[in-house]
Amino acid sequence: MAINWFPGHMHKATKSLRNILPKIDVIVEILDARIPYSSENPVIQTFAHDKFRIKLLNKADLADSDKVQDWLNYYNQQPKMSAKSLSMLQKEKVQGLINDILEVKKSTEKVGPLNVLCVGIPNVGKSTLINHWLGRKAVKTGNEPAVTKDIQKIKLSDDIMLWDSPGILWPKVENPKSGYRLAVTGAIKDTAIDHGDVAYFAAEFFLNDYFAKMQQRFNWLDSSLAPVEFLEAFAVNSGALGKKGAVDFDRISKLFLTEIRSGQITPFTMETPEMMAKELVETEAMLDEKAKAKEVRKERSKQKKGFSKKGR
Ligand SMILES: Nc1nc2c(ncn2[C@@H]2O[C@H](COP(=O)(O)OP(=O)(O)OP(=O)(O)O)[C@@H](O)[C@H]2O)c(=O)[nH]1
Ligand SMILES: [Mg+2]
Repeated sequence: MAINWFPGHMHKATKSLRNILPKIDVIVEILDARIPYSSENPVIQTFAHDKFRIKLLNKADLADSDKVQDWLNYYNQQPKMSAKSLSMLQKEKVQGLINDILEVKKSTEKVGPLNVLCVGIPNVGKSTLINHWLGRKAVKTGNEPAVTKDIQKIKLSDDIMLWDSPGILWPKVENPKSGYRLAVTGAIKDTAIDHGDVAYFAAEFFLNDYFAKMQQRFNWLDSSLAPVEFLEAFAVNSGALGKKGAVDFDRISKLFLTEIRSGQITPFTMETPEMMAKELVETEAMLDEKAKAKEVRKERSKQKKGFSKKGR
């Protein structure tokens, strides 16, 4: 599913991030541990590469710990980068991160507070992290995307200045699978997605990769069900049928996504570093194809115009 959800405040925030970047010493990039690849903003990668980066794979309480470990091994091999998994339920670990940041400060010999920018996609937990560090509700949080709308600077101590930022996506999520995964985990506003498509993608994924977990939640589930049959059976078993007993796919799709987002089928992680490598190549090839097709269309339209001029 191609996602084109890039509201004005995200555009503005992306521009502002570029402007404040010279002041920033450390970038704390918060990823969703359920979708580390799809929650990594490619625009941020382009402007963050010369800064020290701490990648936090948040919502680890909802994620598959084996797969998360693969991701940590992958990230920790990158230069100027340290990666950790995290859950806001692990209060001590969250506070311990401050020591990691202070270590960076020692290595930079920076005078005055270190400017630490928290970035990430919508709804990933940036503001929650900042509130945990401050020990008070200094910035607004909420279980929906686009709660924070502006960049905000908050002093944590004489050594650290924190910058909260709105969740930002990028103008176009090219990999359709990433679009689906972002939608499944709740990073995209509900009005910008087709619930039926997203629920189908999710059902296919969970039936293939986490069948036992699905069976724990839905004790009527049997392994012969295809994604659509599962959604139909879910409608019947949860009593969510429409008029005259017909399946209302939009309604049942929304219900299934709520099950996933509210943590009823956990833990899960939808991606691995190997999948990312494969999908990056596929996406590149798809974009090449699109570019070629566009060139052909342009050429045809030129020729058409040439013919009609001659015909006059
Ligand atoms: N289960 C779980 N939920 C979390 C965790 N961290 C944050 N959340 C929840 O995720 C939701 C989003 O948190 P926020 O801190 O508002 O996210 P944000 O990244 O600031 O979101 P935007 O400002 O909209 O971009 C809230 O309901 C949090 O309680 C976590 O580690 N585990
Ligand atoms: Mg926020």
